[in-house]
Amino acid sequence: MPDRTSVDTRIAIIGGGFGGLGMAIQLKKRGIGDFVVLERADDIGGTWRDNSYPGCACDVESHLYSFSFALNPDWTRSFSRQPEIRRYLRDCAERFGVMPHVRFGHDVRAMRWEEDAQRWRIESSAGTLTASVVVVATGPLSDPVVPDLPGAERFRGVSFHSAQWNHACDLTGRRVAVIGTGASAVQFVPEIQRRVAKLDVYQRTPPWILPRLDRDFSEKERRRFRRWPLLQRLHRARIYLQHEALVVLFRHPRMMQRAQRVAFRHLKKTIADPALRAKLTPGYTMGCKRILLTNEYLPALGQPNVEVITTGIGEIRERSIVDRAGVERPVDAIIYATGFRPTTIGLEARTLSETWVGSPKAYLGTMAAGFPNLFMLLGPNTGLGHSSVVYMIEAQLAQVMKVLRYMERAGLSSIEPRAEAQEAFVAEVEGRMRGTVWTAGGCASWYLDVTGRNSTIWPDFTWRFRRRLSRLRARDYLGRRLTEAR
Ligand code: N01
Repeated sequence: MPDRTSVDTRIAIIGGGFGGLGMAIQLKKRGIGDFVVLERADDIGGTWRDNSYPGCACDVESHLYSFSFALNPDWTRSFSRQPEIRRYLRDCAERFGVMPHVRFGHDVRAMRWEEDAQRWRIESSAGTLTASVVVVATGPLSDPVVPDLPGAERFRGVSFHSAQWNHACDLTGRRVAVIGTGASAVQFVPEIQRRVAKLDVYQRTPPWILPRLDRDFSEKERRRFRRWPLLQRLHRARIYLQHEALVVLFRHPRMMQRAQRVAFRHLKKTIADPALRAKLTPGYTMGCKRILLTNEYLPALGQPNVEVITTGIGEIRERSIVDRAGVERPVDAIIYATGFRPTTIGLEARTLSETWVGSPKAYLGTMAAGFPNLFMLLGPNTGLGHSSVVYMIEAQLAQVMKVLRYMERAGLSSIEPRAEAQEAFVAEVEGRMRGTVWTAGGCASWYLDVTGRNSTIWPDFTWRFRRRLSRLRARDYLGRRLTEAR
């Protein structure tokens, strides 16, 4: 008979960002205290701890990009900056009593499901532990990617990734190259442009850019939100509905032309030079890649100390970059704004990545057939191009809590989705994806996996996802009792 008393903890949550902390708070609220949060770093905050580049901010309004069960009336502006979001997460963790459960310096390297004992064995940098249930909340974008560019190892200047900003390096008066023009670059380029002597921006694909309607909240407004929480709820609901309305455009690419016209006007207004404007004009449908919101990026590119290079990188030398047209430009520092590699944790015997063969699939984006008692927050097809992923996380938390309660009620030692239920869900998502801008937008993006499938985005209204996950369909799950598990 397996000895389940040897389980170190009932639930192990991996990652202390929005997902992991949200999970921990839900457990605390339901009176479950037998859990740990394994965090590889020495602080909580996830992406909002790691990304500290100048100008780092959320591109979704904070009143929506926050927990519905922990509204913050004190956001100082509509699109808060990283330090404020990081503080918010810490406040939440402290307020709900999560901090004593966090184990810092635990970098999870591998996990193995022990069928006999019906538990996970987790190998981390700080030792081994066992848990009945694992919640993977490592975030889809936590491992920075630096491309393998010819000669990069010979470079003698300073180089770093935007998610590992080197704050000790003073860029004032230096010649700086930025590689990549995605969501991170558009935020820090305007911040450093004013300080550096020369800024070379290496652009592979021009992003679609819309103006950001950002503003400060006055003390009076914040006081009102504090005094009448309903006002804040209404404000949040308004933002939510505005974002949801955009789904129609993503689902009908021809309708995107209206938004594209707004972007063209913004480009025309901010960039006077027609040659530069041509370089910055995207050749694919808006929304196919993440739409970027910024008022400062385009004006910064028009400054005399900035050059936008679209000829590609040929090689990196000791003190310079040579583009594919053979032009050599001296640089003192290279900043890689080249994005992230989707993370998968090694599961011994059969890894999730082996099962997925480059194309992740999961039931409700939350559990994978063949992997018992394993939940994933922001798993396959839960990403968004139009709204707040915190909303998606909360929908997933509701399903996880329902599954945990169901296990308890039915006396199950393990549970996993049935393969056919998973296939049906994946087929449903693919059906919803067909004809949307995410598949018919004519661009390459990190939304697409190696097989060309969009395994990243939820291609519909978010309330549909939430409604789907608010109910538990017991018939979709395969549960086992301890006695059956040998
Ligand atoms: O990364 P990205 P990011 N040579 O993948 C280019 C989230 N986020 O760190 O488009 C040359 O967007 C690449 O070019 P291309 C958000 O979900 C959220 O900026 O592939 N260039 C692209 O321009 C976002 O999507 C917030 O042709 C190369 C850039 O590098 C995600 O994080 C804020 C290259 C990568 O752009 C990642 O954003 C910031 C190469 N070999 C970020 N390889 C919020 O506010 C890549 N590129 C919520």
